[in-house]
Amino acid sequence: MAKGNTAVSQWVGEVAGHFKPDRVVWLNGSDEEYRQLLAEAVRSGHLLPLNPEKHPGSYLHRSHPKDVARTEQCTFICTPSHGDAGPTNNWMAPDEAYAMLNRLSGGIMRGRTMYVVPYLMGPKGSPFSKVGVEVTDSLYVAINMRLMTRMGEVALEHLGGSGDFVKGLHSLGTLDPEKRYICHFPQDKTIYSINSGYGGNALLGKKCFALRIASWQGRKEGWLAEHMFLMGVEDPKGKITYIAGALPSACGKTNLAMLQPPVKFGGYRIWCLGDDIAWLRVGPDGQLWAVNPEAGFFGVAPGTSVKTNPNMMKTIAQNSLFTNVALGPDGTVWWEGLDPPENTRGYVDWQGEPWDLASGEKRAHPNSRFTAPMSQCPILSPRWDDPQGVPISAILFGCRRSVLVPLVYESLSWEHGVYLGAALSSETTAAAVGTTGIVRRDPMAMLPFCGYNMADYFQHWLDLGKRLAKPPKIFRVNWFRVDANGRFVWPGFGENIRVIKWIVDRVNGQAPAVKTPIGWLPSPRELQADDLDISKEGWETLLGVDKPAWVEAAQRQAEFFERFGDRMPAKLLAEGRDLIARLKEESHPRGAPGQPSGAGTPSGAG
Ligand code: GTP
Ligand code: SPV
Ligand code: MN
Repeated sequence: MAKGNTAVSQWVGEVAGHFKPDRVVWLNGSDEEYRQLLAEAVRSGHLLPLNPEKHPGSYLHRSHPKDVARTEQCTFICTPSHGDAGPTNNWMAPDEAYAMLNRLSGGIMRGRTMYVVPYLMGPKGSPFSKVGVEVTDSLYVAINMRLMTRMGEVALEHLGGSGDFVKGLHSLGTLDPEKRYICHFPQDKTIYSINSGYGGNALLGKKCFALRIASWQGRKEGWLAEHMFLMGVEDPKGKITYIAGALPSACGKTNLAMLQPPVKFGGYRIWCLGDDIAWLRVGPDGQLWAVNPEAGFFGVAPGTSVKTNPNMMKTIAQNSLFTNVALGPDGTVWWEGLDPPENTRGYVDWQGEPWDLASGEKRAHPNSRFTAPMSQCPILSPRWDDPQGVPISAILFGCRRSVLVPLVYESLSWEHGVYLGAALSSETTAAAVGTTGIVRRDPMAMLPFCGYNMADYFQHWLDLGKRLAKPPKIFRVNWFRVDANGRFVWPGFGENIRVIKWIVDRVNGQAPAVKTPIGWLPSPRELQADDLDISKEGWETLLGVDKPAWVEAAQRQAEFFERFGDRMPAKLLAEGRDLIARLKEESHPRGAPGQPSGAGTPSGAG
């Protein structure tokens, strides 16, 4: 089959000559082939079958303990000029990177099978869609690619006789973290990843292609590749408003994309189209249109439960993979956030070690994950696979900030909205290796994923806005404000519908808002949240604007922009200055419905 495309077969031949696998197996994506891959993974110990009644068709995988999250320090953008990668990416010169990678990987697949995985990112027959081919010696990766992408024949059909595909070279190697590299060569449409088997490092269609390489392609071709969920919000009259939203890793995209409204908002329905990546284009009608290039979910397990995300619990009820979660004696999986078992005898933690609940230690890895096909989502939008995508009316930039940033506010314009995105900062999570809970700047939630200089990226956003007849409204959200005891003030999850409804009403021109120096805010009344147990102080925390703290945050933001030197768009620097001027305006009416929210370390300006 596949070998019909000479560009692909020639490249696969070259790679095999270098990696020297014992066998080369081309995957066609069929059900029968998938069954065989699973059986082989069980035989070789890569997957453990779970209880067939409680988790039909599902398996557990345990990673090497030093290979459980993305490793940003090992991730490189290899462009001829350092300036094209920019100050926020690790950079290596392409020649040097290829030489080093080739030296480390000669014969790396000896004794192993090399799987050739052709895959399509985006719906079949869509002008948005693009083809990748990943070679890998990991069965776990091959199986995940089957769940996460449109894999096999469909990709090669899309490619036809063309040589326009993204080349992905992946080997587990020895999993040595010291020799781990995830290198991107956008000008060659090539990704080279060795010594890791973890999701974002190894499923090359996801962050490596659909964000890092695609963002570069998008800039050249006039579109955007973003770290965004996609959802439709249906109101009681049946009107559906489509929203795309960027939040940093492990900050709530999946949960928002599958939101289950509480009874009080029973007239509203959420339709899920994607939970991690969106490709956005300006349509002939001047609207922004989006598709999700993926076909599966690779979601965070801890915190996922019937209470927080019932739709995901149904999605992963069968035919799913679980990575680095705990295991019960009856072959069921467990993670923090699920009800604790009555008796923990026979349970093992994510590394297979015995555990008892009383010790209080984490039993699933904090970045443990599940993989499931989108088709199993009970609220999947009928348009999730639409080759034309869906028209976007609102864009959210969300963050995880315990202080300063209100629950929700709307930008004053597209340009101010781009500033909101560029000024995003968030507390770090377990999705990447490193200390968690530290505030870091993460423009558009793309800091680890933008395949080129972020100053050029900001300019690309500004330019794209000029081509939009009716630009989507842009909002900031933050579900993560805490009180003096460190408890979340906002209930989050399903209750986020109150904020989403306000956003939809703003888009459709029906909701009041208060103008503040940072943007438009709702009052508690507009959020229809009287029935929530939130004190007066709680509301002040959620909707207050602490002007002095914001001034300081905006100044820090300007310092961040300075890192980009002359490449930084003047328009965004002006947005920052205007924000400070508005905050300092003596005569300005009090910012928000509540009092200033008080203490905290200002850092990211929004
Ligand atoms: P990636 O897959 O890493 O890109 O993450 P994501 O952005 O899809 O995040 P996800 O929805 O998986 O949520 C990450 C963590 O945040 C989980 O533990 C969730 O339970 C938690 N979370 C999500 N939404 C909310 C919310 O509204 N409030 C609170 N308090 N926690 C939330
Ligand atoms: C993230 O880290 O943003 C993820 C998981 O969605 S990964 O596939 O590792 O990128
Ligand atoms: Mn993500």
